[in-house]
Amino acid sequence: MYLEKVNFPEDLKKLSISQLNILSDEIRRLIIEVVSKTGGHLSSSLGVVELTIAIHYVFNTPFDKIIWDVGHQCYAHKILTGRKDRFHTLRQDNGLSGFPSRQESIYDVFNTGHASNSISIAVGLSEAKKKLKDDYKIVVVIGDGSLTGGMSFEGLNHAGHLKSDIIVILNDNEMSISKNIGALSSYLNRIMSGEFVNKTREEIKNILKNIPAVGDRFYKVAKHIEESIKGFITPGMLFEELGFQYFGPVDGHNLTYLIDTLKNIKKLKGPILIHVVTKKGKGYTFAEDDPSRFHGVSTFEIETGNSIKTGSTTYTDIFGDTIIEIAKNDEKVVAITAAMGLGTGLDKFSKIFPDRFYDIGIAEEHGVTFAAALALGGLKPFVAIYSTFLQRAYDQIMLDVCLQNLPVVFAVDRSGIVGQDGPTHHGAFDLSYFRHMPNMIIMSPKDENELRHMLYSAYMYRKPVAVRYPRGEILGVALDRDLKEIPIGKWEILKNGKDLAIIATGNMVLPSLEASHILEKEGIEAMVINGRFIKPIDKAMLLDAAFQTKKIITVEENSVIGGFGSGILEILSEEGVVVPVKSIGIPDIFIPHGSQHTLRHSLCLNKEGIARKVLDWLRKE
Ligand SMILES: Cc1ncc(C[n+]2csc(CCOP(=O)(O)OP(=O)(O)O)c2C)c(N)n1
Repeated sequence: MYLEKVNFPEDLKKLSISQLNILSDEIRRLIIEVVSKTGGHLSSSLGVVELTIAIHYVFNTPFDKIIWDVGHQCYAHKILTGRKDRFHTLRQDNGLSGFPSRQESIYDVFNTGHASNSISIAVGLSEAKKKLKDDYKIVVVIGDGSLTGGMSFEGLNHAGHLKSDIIVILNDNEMSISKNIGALSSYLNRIMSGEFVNKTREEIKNILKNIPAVGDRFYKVAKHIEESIKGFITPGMLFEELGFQYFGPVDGHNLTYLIDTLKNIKKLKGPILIHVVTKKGKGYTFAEDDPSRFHGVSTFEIETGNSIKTGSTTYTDIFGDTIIEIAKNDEKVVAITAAMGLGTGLDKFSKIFPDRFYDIGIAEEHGVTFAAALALGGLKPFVAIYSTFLQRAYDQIMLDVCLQNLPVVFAVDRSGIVGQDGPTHHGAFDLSYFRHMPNMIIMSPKDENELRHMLYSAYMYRKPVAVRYPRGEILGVALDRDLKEIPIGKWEILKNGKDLAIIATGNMVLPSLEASHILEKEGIEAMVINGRFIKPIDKAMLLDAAFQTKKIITVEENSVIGGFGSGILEILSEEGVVVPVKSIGIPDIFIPHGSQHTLRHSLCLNKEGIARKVLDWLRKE
């Protein structure tokens, strides 16, 4: 057992290559064992065990800086940097974060979680290092999926210009969460099939040689053909053109090669790209065979690979089924995902309508503008992107969709508290970033039946529309047979009451209704309103409620700043209606990781919490 003796990177340096190989197996076993109990990003982390060992073996961390793109592959890094004994707390309440965290360790250089920013981080650090005459090395590990994000190219472009002293390790496993897509991915494939490429080059040269030369013009054409095929057949050409020295492809599971390559490269200066080839899920057969399923897993049984939690129906499933229902009757309906076909529930759609499904890679900004133009050309796009990742495309939603008033439907999954993935993944801000966009209609359903009608309504409105819904299980209410259009901006009274009005939106409607029953026991009669439109607000119903009850409570699973409650305050103030208003929602902090249950409990976003907050407020009032 070498892992027993290894706590920090310097412990690695005492081991031989064969001992490091045994250590890799031990680390893999620990990762599998822990993730089987905690859930987490298994296949990405298993794929980079040797690479992580090699980096920590060759570089002098934490003096030298490693930046993990997305950061979901950092489990071996955590184990090797003083966190082995706490590794079993991964993603648990108050336990280790599933992503790099500066608050957690000095070995974690940057809190990552959203893809494709690692090269920009490295370029900035290298500039600071130069200006301040520091002497550390900067190493980036970025997957081929994350390289498809536009920011990666912005970083590469700038690094080439500044001649930044950075080492970018491209971890190429041919996978994003699902199979990686796009022209770049095909390019990397061509590099990897080097033998085929060399043979092709030779064959083309022979053909060119054997064609009789008929003057200067032909020579120029032949030369042009040779030049244009060069881009395909010189490994790393693309990166070299951007100013990087390219090395590779290197076998990412061979510690001898990895360590030798990194040792040699460490002596060089300037922008360097090492192309490392790994297998996603390496070392655990079930993950190797189905890396997508094991990309982000919940608890599972190690011997069989079976999930322990039986799959219950989620809001994501309801979205996936409803868009198919709508698309069956209208061939203009198309769907867009940014590398999240499985996660957004569009996988079924992609099989039924392969020609109407677009996986645009980790490229949310492109995806939104692409959708705007699809709508401009007469199609009816649904863009399914998680709330947190859609933050990337704020400007595109504002100018390319809303300014042009184009009918794009945003299916905003994972809004609110998402749980174990923590602050980079909570969907805490979408209501705030959508609300001030002119032309935008925003809805959030109280249950799955309403979600179906909202998706249909959004499709019918022919306007920019966002439908936000939470991560997790549905409530289990009956589903209406036919989809119906909800009148724009119409709220719904769920319960009458004279003492105060609780206006809740989305997944906070049911807990608010339940909270009203708790309040009843205290002799308080609360009116409960389903504030299903966040924009436009049902002004008539709001003013009526304010007039009748003289006290308003708003409840939402979004930042209270700029959210649903803020919208209500704006209307009341504009109308000159002065009643006390209390907004319950996500406070002005980054919410840590933890189970949805614990986090909601601590934020008072459950029935008991809402009732308690109301009572406290009434007492003060
Ligand atoms: C901006 C953004 N969009 C989407 C995601 C969701 N996501 C997490 S990992 C991942 C795939 C990453 O693929 P790659 O970089 O190749 O790493 P691998 O898991 O294959 O090692 C995606 C799409 C994200 N983290 N950030």
